[in-house]
Amino acid sequence: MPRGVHTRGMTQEVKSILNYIGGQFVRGKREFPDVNPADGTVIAQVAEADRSLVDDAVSAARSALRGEWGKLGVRERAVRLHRVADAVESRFDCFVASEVADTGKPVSLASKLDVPRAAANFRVFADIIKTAGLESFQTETPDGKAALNYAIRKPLGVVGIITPWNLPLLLLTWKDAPALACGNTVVVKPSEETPATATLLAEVMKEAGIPDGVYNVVHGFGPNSAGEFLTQHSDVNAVTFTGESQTGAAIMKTVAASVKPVSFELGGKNAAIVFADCDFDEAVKGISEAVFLNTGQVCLCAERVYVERTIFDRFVDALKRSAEKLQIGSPVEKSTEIGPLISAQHREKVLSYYRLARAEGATVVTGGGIPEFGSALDRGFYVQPTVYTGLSESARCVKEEIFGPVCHVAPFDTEEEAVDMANDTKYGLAASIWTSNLKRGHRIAQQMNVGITWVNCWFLRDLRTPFGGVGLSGIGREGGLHSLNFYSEPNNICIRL
Ligand code: NAD
Ligand code: 6OH
Repeated sequence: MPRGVHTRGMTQEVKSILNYIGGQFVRGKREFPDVNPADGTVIAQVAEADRSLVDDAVSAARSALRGEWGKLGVRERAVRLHRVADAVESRFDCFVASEVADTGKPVSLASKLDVPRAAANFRVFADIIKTAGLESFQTETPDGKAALNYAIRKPLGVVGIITPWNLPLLLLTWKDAPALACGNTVVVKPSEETPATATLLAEVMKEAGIPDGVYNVVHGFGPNSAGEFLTQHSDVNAVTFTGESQTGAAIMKTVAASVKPVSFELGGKNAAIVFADCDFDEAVKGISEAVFLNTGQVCLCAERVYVERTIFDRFVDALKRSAEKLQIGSPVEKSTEIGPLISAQHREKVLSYYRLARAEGATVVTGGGIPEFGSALDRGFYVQPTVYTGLSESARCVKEEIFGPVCHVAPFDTEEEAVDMANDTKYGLAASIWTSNLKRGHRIAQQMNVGITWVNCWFLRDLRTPFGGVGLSGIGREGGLHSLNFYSEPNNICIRL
């Protein structure tokens, strides 16, 4: 049996990454390179799915709904999803190595966040689906008798899943796990920048006894490639997407023709508000993580930090020292905290904002350029962790998502001013508030125009909670029952008694 990701040796030298359709690993007519962002080397050739392979994947997914998978009860589906989690855990090092090679993220991060969360995503939704109920109503009828209404959950059918490159396996499984828990079949289109773990997961699905055709992977790009072919497909019942807001808008146009339900987790320009009464060291540590984790490539990252004026200078100085202490280097080194950005193109985008910040009149507190290593890493897509001050609230660098290791810090005098500045954005994904006055924490959290607010923490996740954004940050909520509600259709049954 051909394996989807051909690997050799301890260094995880990946050779070719294949599509996975109807239980078979499939090549395409064309290939594209998969590049290691740490040194610019090509680590794999990826099989691109053309329209006919996307058709094959969708019809494999449709057939699988009518096969063994469609007949399985909830309990047995949950057992299989736990087996998927077990299999991810048993190949932990392989997933970590693939994710690190594809994304350039530090091995410490992939081991702590991405791969454990993939397993947790399967376990959580396997458990939730077993206990999730739906409403029932005893209804009085006009003739004085009664009827019983109750709803059951049915799968949507074939779900198209399109994911980005920043947390590839975490975000894919965040959608795949609840979709499968609800009894759907899926066709996944991972980012062209990070194809490896989606195909590795296919090997795991096979081992875990997920029937052929239930989980399919097509590789390729967005417009006029696998992404668009999938969203256009008339036999795909719903599309769930994580990525840029503009891409969400393009997908929305495409799916409008066939009125497909969508769930969108999109970009952010998230604010952090730091009050003078915060635990100073904890706030500096927390904001440093919120700005620089994954080289700033997390949709939840704080790119706007508002600090009460009385501690502003001290805070900026402490954040500068924290940024300068971060270990930048090879993602495979255990001590590395900051890896490269995902691609040369994305680095150019981030550097264009570094130039723009200067042109807009920013003070560069630290960073603003490219680090030098004197090694092969100089061919990687690194930028320096960067902190700016001094921009006006209308500056483009304060308004637009940069998606790099960078923030702007601005002072505020009153609570109202801080709330107004934090909310003055077209995005609305997440916010964090740092204060030891919990009354104030609650008060401000309730005024934030976002989907997720953290108080004295950041990116602390309970997978049962609603996750998503307002405005340009998305449509709908996933997490816990919210995911089940998207990935299933309630069918209400009314019985006259
Ligand atoms: P992207 O929008 O460029 O690409 C995401 C995916 O969409 C890729 O698989 C891509 O091939 C595909 N795609 C692109 N155009 C398409 C089209 N026309 N039709 C169908 N598919 C298409 O995003 P990215 O650059 O990979 O990721 C970074 C962005 O994702 C940032 O804006 C970030 O904020 C956002 N993001 C949001 C969340 C969230 O939960 N809100 C999570 C992670 C990332
Ligand atoms: C965006 O980059 C991070 C998204 C995180 C989640 O979707 C999650 O479930 O933690």
